[in-house]
Amino acid sequence: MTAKTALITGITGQDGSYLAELLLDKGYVVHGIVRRASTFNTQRIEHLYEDPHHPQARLFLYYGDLTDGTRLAGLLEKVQPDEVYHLAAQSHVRVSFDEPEFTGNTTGLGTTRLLEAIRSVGLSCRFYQASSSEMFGAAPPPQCETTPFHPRSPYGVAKVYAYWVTRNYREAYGMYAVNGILFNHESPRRGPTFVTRKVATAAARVKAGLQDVVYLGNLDARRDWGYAAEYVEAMWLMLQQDEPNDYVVATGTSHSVRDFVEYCFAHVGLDWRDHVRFDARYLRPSEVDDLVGDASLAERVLGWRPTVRAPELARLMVDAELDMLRHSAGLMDAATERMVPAPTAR
Ligand code: NAP
Ligand code: G4F
Repeated sequence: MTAKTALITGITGQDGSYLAELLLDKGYVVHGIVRRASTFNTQRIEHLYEDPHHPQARLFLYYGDLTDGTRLAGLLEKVQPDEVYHLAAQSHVRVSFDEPEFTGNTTGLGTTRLLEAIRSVGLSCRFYQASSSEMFGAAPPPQCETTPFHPRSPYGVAKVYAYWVTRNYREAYGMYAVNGILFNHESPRRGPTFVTRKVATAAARVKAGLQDVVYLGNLDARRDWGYAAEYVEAMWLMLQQDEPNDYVVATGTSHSVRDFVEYCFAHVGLDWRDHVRFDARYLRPSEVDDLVGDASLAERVLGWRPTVRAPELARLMVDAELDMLRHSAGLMDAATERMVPAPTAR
């Protein structure tokens, strides 16, 4: 049997890196779209990289951008994927208030560009849209597939647009196109400005004596935090069903930002109150207060169940930060030992 081919947008992001690992493990040939930057942005997939000249290579990377529909169509034509996982987006909620137009163009319209590129090339591939619990916004918890959307940020609004255009291509053109409505999911590969990673990093650095305080915004917001490495499995399962459908993916438990801060600092034996300060710049003009997902449909149909909850997630993220600090300290020591003593001044 020939291996399946997948195309991942956003392969350099948190989820893209875990999904690429999962698909390579399953024997897929994986093609990823990387946006051009003046510095390397492929750190999260460096361990997966293979020389594309190698006859057994199964991971291939291409430059491309969500704002360039012609390029997306050209890549689809070349790659001829069986499955497209559309993960790329301007994914930061606070930033979306500063850059609402850019967020609409990438996070919203980017999905239309990709769907239209698939249609114009005439592919019959399956399509996954990275939808978000941020679409529920002000809707009271628990939220499930039938909960009405009430987004509270330009990011949430853009994701609602992308959700509906995905459903529209399913209804209008019979495409196998699905929305995975994922609640917050985190990992040591989380972007450093999202709250869980920011706090895990701070707890480890305070413990190591490298900083004393961290500035945060709203500690009262509640989130349903799961582990990203488990959530990418649900994405894959959604594209393996007989019929396309949309699914909520969540743990069903909620914790406040304050709780998460406490879990992280307690893990290194510190009282968070001694190290957390408030800074209004991290507040949002309109906030999402409480997200708790009901993922019973995913459990029933896909057989998907999460195992990691927020307290364990906090511990594993802080441990990863401590490991990174030890690793860099080890490298520094090794470099110092190798240094040739400077010649004595005459
Ligand atoms: P992430 O770490 O921010 O990754 C986003 C990816 O999109 C990165 O690879 C980024 O490239 C790429 N990208 C951004 N703008 C682009 C553009 N104009 N053209 C091409 N690529 C672009 O996000 P994530 O946490 O992995 O999330 C993956 C997807 O799921 C996103 O769509 C996000 O909105 C959605 N989602 C995330 C969560 C969550 O809790 N993590 C929950 C629900 C939905 P660079 O690496 O160069 O920045
Ligand atoms: O970590 P956050 O920035 O994640 P947020 O806004 O929930 O968005 C994430 O999850 C969504 C799914 O619901 C994704 F669609 C989206 O792409 C992204 O991955 O903030 C979480 C909470 C917020 O209530 C925020 O106000 O933490 C609060 N917070 C408090 N202090 C902070 C900070 N958030 C950040 N980023 N930085 C702070 O200093």
